[in-house]
Amino acid sequence: MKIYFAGSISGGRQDAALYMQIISLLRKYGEVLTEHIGAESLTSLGEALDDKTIHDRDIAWLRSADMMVAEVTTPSLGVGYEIGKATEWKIPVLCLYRAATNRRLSGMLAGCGGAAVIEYLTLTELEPLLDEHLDTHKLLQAL
Ligand code: 6IA
Repeated sequence: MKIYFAGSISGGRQDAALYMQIISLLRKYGEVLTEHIGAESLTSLGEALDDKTIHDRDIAWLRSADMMVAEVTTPSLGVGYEIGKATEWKIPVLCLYRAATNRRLSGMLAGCGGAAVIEYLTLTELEPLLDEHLDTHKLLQAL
């Protein structure tokens, strides 16, 4: 299974270490196409590539993915854009959201119908919820 992981870059890198830990959990289930999203060396200034190259590469990866997992706690225009594309292309989307922050999740994600949302507080809490969701996804794909 090819998994497209999305997380904030220019929206703020405060969760970069968490993204890397989530990417490690996702590797059990398949190939994570976007491992660089968790790299601490990737700052909010992004990669040393031009915008069109980044956009076209990321969109090609997303198009080829079997599933998208997005950490949406730090709001990011790019992640929102990618979720919109994935839902349009009927790629299953799983949003991970830490509800403890004093922001609510955008109604455009919570209400879009094409994206499942897991709310969690810690990685320990997230791991079994992620396993359950991805095991169910695998079973449904096998039918
Ligand atoms: O709006 P954001 O930058 O927070 O959007 C982050 C999302 O868009 C991630 O899931 C990435 O897949 C994608 N993305 C956006 N910008 C980049 C980037 N450099 N490098 C890789 N993926 C990106 C941005 C360069 C720019 C800040 C000068």
